[in-house]
Amino acid sequence: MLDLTVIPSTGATLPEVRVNRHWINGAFAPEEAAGWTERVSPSHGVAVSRSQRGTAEDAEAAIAAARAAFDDGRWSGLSGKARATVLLKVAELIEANVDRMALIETLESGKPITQARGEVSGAADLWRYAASLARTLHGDSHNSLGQDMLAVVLKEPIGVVSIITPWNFPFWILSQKLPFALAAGCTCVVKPSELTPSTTVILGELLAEAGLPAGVVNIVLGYGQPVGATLASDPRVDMVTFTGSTAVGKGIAAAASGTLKKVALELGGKNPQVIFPDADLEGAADAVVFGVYFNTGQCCNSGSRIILHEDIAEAFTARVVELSKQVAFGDPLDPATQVGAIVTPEHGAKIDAHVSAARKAGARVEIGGAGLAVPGLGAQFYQPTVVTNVTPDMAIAREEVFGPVLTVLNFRTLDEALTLVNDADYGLSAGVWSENVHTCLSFARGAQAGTVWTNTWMDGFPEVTFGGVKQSGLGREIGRFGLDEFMEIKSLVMRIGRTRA
Ligand code: TXE
Repeated sequence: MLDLTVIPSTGATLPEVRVNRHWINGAFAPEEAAGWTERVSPSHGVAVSRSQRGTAEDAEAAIAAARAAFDDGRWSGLSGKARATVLLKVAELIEANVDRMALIETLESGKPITQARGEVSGAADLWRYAASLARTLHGDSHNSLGQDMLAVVLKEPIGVVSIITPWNFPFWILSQKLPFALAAGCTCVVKPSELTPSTTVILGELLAEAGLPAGVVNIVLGYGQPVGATLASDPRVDMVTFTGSTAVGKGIAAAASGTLKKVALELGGKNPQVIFPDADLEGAADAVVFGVYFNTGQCCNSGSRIILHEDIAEAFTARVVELSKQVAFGDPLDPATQVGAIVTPEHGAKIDAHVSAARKAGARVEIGGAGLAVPGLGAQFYQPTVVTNVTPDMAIAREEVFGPVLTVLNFRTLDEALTLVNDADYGLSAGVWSENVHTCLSFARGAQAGTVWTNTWMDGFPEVTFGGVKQSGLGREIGRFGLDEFMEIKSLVMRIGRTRA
């Protein structure tokens, strides 16, 4: 008998199957399409959306629309105030549509409804913040070049941006990119994941309602091949920004290199949290449990690798196992659910293969370690899992599992902890728990990561820039530096006064 908290089916009535069409040049594509994809809910096992399956020609039409919209200045030529007005209106409309967007996002992705609501309403704030940046774009000036010279460094929108997004936070990740590109004055072509396209298409409707000129944002649905690949390689595109797997990210960088377009990549992570004996251990245990099971562990920032001081390792692990039993998993439509379904059966098999390989290599599974059918729902669930007796060379300690699976390692000294932290291909985020400020700051300076959390985990703000080092990515998102990614720098050097006597 499993000692876990399982939420059975709520038996909720599901909405009608949603139909998604490409949105190009301010209009939805005609019904006829070369093909369609159907999304079956990973939790409820029934079709929840049908979407047009784009061709290379569809992607090219969207790129042509974005190119024309950029080149005639219908968006980049507006004042920051005018652009901000549209972005603020979009934020308002997102807030007014939280319920329907969260519902379809939950049904397509399997994530808990409360997390989907938080994602959509949080994303509205990214649009608001980007609006504030649209009014404060500025470059630099040099007035120390001599009395007759003046130089001004301008920031200009980079041009047409391709945006390719994944399925784990479809609307949040889109909103980490799109409003910032728009604030900068760029035009865009968006390709959402084939698994979770609906909230992106709903956004298309909201953009039109907010008064965004036609062609400024275009949405093409379908797979990486051919749609994503076309968006990454077409010479009319100036930049491609992508969130997804490291393997596909490398392919995108290669495809973009043909025309040397700018590339921004937000890729995987194997994020460590280091816990010292003097930390608030109860707070740390809560944060560890939240950090590994949030979004069913399908999260680039998942705190999937905890590194415990050996004096507290046993007791802390026991506490985390205890808390893991209390995590409510099951029907994502129940507001009490904390861990939902796994996005596809193939992904569930990949998670299980990771845990099986660890077992074979000598690791111990303290809790979980298998799928579980939830009463009244399908079998696409994976139990909250804690794996100990792990060595740093095991695949489970090095590779991104992308599921509700926690790996535990031990350390004795700060140096040893930092060696374990940095012995990784990834460098997205890292965390430290200690009451000693010197320990925390030394850790923060030594950790190879884009973000270091101290006595907290996964706190994020629109103002605070996010991104990874090493194979976790290239470039930054959100915050002022995130906006800079969508701008080119132009230096204007002027001789002033008479050039001849
Ligand atoms: O991602 P893909 P998948 C990691 C995580 C997960 C693994 C695989 O470890 O288990 O990646 O997930 C589009 N050219 N992350 O297979 O394939 C695709 O259609 C252009 C981490 O779902 O990278 C989708 O829109 N585009 C991550 C997007 O890329 C292509 C989030 C992501 O899909 C393409 C998700 C191509 N050749 C997965 N092939 C994070 N950083 O949060 C696919 N795509």
